[in-house]
Amino acid sequence: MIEKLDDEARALALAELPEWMAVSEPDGIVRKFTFPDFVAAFGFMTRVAILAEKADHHPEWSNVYNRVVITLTTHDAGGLSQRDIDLAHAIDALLP
Ligand code: H2B
Repeated sequence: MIEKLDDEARALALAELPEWMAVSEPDGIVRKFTFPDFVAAFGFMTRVAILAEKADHHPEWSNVYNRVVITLTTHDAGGLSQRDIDLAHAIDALLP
């Protein structure tokens, strides 16, 4: 069973993810992305979807034209877990 990160682990992990912001509802992390157009945004979402499916860990997200907002939280843990941190790093690695 995956567990929520404790305060120390959370602080250390967030320090390595400067583009992500901690949020409380749900307890997780959020990053906003902007792309040149819808095709670029949707292409990014497709690549994130492949990562998420491989990891069996799925984002809460929205897309409006060229903007994508991703929230990572672990439903099975009721909050932020190492799975969210790992997926955030994998998502960041997709960007140029
Ligand atoms: N994604 C997220 N974000 N949190 C989860 O707890 C979760 C998931 N659980 N994707 C997975 C799927 C679980 O429901 C399946 C059965 O492994």
